[in-house]
Amino acid sequence: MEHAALLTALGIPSGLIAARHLTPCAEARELAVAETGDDGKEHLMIPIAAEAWKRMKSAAAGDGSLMMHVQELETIRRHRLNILIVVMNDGAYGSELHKLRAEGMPEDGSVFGYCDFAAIARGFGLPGKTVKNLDDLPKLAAEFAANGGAAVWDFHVSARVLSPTMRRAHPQSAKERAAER
Ligand SMILES: Cc1ncc(C[n+]2csc(CCOP(=O)(O)OP(=O)(O)O)c2C)c(N)n1
Ligand SMILES: [Mg+2]
Repeated sequence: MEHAALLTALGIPSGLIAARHLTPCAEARELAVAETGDDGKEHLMIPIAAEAWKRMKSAAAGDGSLMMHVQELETIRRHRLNILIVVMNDGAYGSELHKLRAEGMPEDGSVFGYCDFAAIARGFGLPGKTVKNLDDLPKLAAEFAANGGAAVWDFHVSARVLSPTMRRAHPQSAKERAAER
């Protein structure tokens, strides 16, 4: 079916596609499992995207996890490994913070603030970048793909947003539970 006719048939206003910055593409002919959720639900993508999703997940790190293994930046540089480290930096041990917050307990032990991972990487002799504008990503990715080597890219994210797994584990905060009593 033609694109505009398909949108009409599905009841999707054509302006919505542009407003959400979506690019129309051909319907997939083949799908692969990219990830199986905690609920057993399989998330399907076209095979190349499923592979990229799995690779992307294995290379992403939390800021706390990187700090626990930060000395490996030296190993990565010395062995000239080809690794891009993408830090999802919420300035905290988020896994602990969200549990403490949900139980209404003091959070300060789990929050350490936003470390300057770009400077830390440079201290180990690797290129480091604090990515502040997502529009820079295509250029950065193209440069990295062309040059290879290793780099640390630091993305600041909010510690107020929970991952789906954490949301499922703590559907209601202690404060909300108390308010209901
Ligand atoms: C060596 C070690 N110490 C402690 C833990 C417990 N632990 C599990 S997740 C986590 C927090 C990780 O924080 P971060 O990497 O910043 O990820 P976030 O949850 O904030 O996305 C900690 C401390 C662990 N897994 N390994
Ligand atoms: Mg964190």
